[in-house]
Parts: sequence; C-alpha cells; structure tokens
Amino acid sequence: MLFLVTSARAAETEPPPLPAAYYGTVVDPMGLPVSSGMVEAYLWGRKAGEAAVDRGNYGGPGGLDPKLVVSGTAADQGRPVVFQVITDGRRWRASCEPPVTWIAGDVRRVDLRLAGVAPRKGDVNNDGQINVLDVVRAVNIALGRIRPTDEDRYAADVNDDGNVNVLDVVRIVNIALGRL
Ligand SMILES: [Ca+2]
Ligand SMILES: [Ca+2]
Repeated sequence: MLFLVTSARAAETEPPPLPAAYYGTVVDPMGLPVSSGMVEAYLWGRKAGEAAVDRGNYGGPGGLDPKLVVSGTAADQGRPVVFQVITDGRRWRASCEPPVTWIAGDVRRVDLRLAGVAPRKGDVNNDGQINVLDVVRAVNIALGRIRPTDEDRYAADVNDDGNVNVLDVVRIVNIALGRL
C-alpha cells in the first residue's frame, strides 16, 4: 500500500511514459481484408492514436514501418485499448483476440476484425438516438452511479477529453435538443 502511494506520487513528476505501438491486419466481418480506412485507438474514452489502413494492414513490424502509436499517461497503464475502424464513411467497432491493455513502451501485433457499427458520440445507451435517456445515463456515469463499459465511456465522453463530466452532459443535452 505504501509502495502504491509512493509510486503514484512519483508519477506526477516523471516525464510522460513511452507510447505503445501496434500494427496488424484489418478484416471485415466476413474475414476479407479492409482495403482502406483509418484505425483509431481509444483509452478511457479519449482518442489516443490513429493509423491508416492500406490493403488489409495498418502499420508494419519493421523498424522503419509506421505504427499505430498510442500515447497514454501513468494512469492509463493496464487500461483496455478500444479500437475502431472508419472505412467507406462508416465507423465500426473492431475486436481483437486477446483484448489489448495499454502498457507503456509495448510494441505488438494486433489483428483487428470489424464487429458491428460503433456507437455515435452522445448515444450513451447505443440505441441509435440521442435523447433524454442518454442524458440520464451520462449523468449517472459522471456521478459514478453506474460503472460504464469502455464503449459507454467512449460514447459519453462527447468532448473527447478523457473524462465524463458536466461538460459532456451539457453537450449531449444540446445534441438531443438539436442545438448542435
Ligand atoms: Ca441513445
Ligand atoms: Ca469529456
């Protein structure tokens, strides 16, 4: 316990940790390569990196190959990395086996498979509409009354700053009222 407290304090003054870097294949739900698009990685609801898809691959294993570089903080250590793929104007959730947790300096192959349409930002209950139900769910997440899934957190963090709070709730209200 004492060790944990000490290391948490040390983290505040240390330089930011090394990013993680991923590369691999991207296939559609049928297992066919995705020809082009973007892979995005999210940490705790916050977009933490992106890489282009080229003929079924993003990045590569070689030292000079580009990678999907995912930057995090000491607090992100061990948190799940959520992948999404944008292709043909659609945003998909992407699954990988086994799931990836963020570790500073980690370089690994992560093969992705498109697995259904990703929730829109603001659609916190993922029913295709943004309305009062999403406002209520976002309020409950912000107040810590419900434990959000990674996807809830992604959808509720509308301003993409890594926190779900009153700023996101106000934005969801405005989207629901058609003001945004
Ligand atoms: Ca909804
Ligand atoms: Ca936010």
